[in-house]
Amino acid sequence: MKLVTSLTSPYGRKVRVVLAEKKIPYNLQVENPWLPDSPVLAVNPLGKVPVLVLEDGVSVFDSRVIVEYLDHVSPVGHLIPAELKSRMVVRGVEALADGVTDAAVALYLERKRPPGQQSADWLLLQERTLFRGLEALSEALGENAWYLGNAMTLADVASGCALGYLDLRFPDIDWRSAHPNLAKLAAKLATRAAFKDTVPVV
Ligand code: GSF
Repeated sequence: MKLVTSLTSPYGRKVRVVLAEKKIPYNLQVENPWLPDSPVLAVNPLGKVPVLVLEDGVSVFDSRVIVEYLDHVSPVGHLIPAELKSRMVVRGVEALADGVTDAAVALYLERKRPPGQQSADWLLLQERTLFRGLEALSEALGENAWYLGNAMTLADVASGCALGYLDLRFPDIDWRSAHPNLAKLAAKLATRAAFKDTVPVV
């Protein structure tokens, strides 16, 4: 199978971490989804990355559908629990982390527009969402080592990728001081090969 992604996409990183943790071999096709004639359009009508292209040519997107697929195809190191309540906890934290990422991406893109065209209201809305989301990610973790039980799950992976994206695009946001528990989690994740090997490259 082939993963089409950019090397800065936090959603793409989530998928790459899952592939590495589950030791699933794949080919990487690096693409820029923002180019007008991006090859991404050939595999995803939405033109977004990541996209997983299976051996039979079927395209799987978005990142949440891809990780669901990957966790099913390989029994190695399950990251999504089978039991419903636990599953909802993990997928809920993933949704929260992806929401933080969505707000951060929206902020980043808006700030890249010419100053006269930027909307102060839109920037404020995204900023508020981002900080509320971070607060909730921190509360959900509390003083636990992982979001669920005593092993890493997709919740930790998604949270780690959201935090990594903040470091990439918003080094001025001092989320470590505001949320030492998230800082501890991020430091622990950063020691894993799957995270080390997928640090965003600009
Ligand atoms: C988000 C993908 C996305 O926005 C997912 O896979 O979880 N919900 C989706 N990808 C961005 C790149 S990035 O900011 O990671 C993308 O491909 N944008 C291109 C576009 O045209 O919006």
